[in-house]
Amino acid sequence: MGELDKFYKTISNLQCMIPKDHPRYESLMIRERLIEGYKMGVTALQGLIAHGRGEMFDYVLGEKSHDFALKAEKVAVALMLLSKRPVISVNGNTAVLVPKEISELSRLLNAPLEVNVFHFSKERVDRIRKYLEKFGAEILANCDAELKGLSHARRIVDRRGIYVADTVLVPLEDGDRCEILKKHGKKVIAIDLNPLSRTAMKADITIVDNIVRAIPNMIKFAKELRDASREELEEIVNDYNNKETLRLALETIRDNLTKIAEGKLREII
Ligand code: PTJ
Repeated sequence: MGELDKFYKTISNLQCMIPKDHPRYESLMIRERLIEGYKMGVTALQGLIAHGRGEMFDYVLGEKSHDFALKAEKVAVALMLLSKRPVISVNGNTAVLVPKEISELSRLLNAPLEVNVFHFSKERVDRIRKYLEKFGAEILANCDAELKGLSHARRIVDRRGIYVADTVLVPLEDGDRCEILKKHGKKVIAIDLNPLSRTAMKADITIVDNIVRAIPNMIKFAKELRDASREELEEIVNDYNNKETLRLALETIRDNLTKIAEGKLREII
């Protein structure tokens, strides 16, 4: 091995060692998890790019769960508890970012996890299923039904899951499936840090929050609400306006950018 090759090898080993006192430690560790997910064949390479877009929105949102996000998370839980057949859709990013948490939420809400990916191969779906099975939730991954009206691979669903679901939680969704799910008469709950995405605009409930915070928050609300009456749950859901959530998210970004421009960055992050 030449001197230069040795140097590169040392550098690439060092890159894996993120010191705990690094100011962006949490954020960098999340990236490492996605990279590990990619190496395991769970996360798509494109998932790393999608995460970068999410990070950018998280940054300008101040990397915290705002009141509008907490409200949407609570309403989402109430709606899932009211639903007859709620399902949680899981893709490659979700599987590695919150495997334990999404499995706990699935059990609390009695909503199975369904592996549903944009970058499809049956082998990949099976890998994600196997990976999630370790965390103890019911996983649907039969890929034995089709959502009419959609040409890409997210149309391939499980007959027992999204196909017959009345409410679907779709974290980190790509645009057009949300529309089709709605055309099929389903309620859609999106988790998307980008309030401008088509999914965010079309969903019934949009959680503008990082999935790594959103799911733990939803677990807390599920524990709080699981013994609530139908009337209480309906009141929570009926009081909700998704346009208002998106407006508040955009205003928060605007105000944060104004503060950043005025040199008050440390007040935000
Ligand atoms: O695993 P697959 O094959 O289903 O592929 C998954 C990706 C994410 C690659 C695919 O669905 C995709 O291309 O998605 P998009 O169209 O890039 O949309 C992903 C959305 O999720 C973007 O609007 C991001 O801002 C948002 N996002 C990314 N990371 C997070 C996030 N939202 C919440 N929490 C995050 N950590």
